[in-house]
Amino acid sequence: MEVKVGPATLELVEGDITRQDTDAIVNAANQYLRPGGGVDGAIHRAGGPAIEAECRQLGGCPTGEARITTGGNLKARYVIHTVGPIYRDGFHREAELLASCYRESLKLAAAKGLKSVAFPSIATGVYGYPMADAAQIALTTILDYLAQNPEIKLVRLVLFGRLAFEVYEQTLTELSHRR
Ligand code: AR6
Repeated sequence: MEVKVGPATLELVEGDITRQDTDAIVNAANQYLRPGGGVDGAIHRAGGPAIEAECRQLGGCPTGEARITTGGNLKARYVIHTVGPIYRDGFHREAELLASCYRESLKLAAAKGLKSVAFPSIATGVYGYPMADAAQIALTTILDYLAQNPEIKLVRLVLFGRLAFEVYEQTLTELSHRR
């Protein structure tokens, strides 16, 4: 599924983030920027040790912020590492911090002159963010960003498994009807 936002495209696909050929892929990292499980483990395995070595130089990343490294052996030239909130009950700034992850990642990509970025569904694995709520935040934040900033031409959300894809697809359908 895809929607146009001015000159830009927002695309939803079911797949594996490590295989994307966008200028950058986004990693669902931890505050220490140390290789973990989930998307993070898959990116470090596929990208090789250069990414971890660069991460070590960065000295961590606070929740809601983003940092950038090269892409090592990946097709993508860069990896943007962002740290989602660990979901507790929804009353600990989780929504604000999750929105910030998407916004800060896009800002960093634009500052580097990148034109295409692929995201996984940040925080919805180990960090426990409910998928439907996360989809709403991810999609509204990306749509708002693209509407206000013309530099990035393609944002692709890469959903892992049919269920995640369907939740995002339904949310984007509802949001498109409202716009
Ligand atoms: N491609 C796309 N999406 C994926 C892939 C993949 N290859 N693998 C898993 N997902 P998670 P988080 C989905 O746990 O919740 C790490 O240990 C997955 O189904 O990767 O932000 C870090 O070091 C889920 O919907 O990230 C942190 O400590 C989504 O990606 C912590 O996990 C995010 O799941 C971060 O947790």
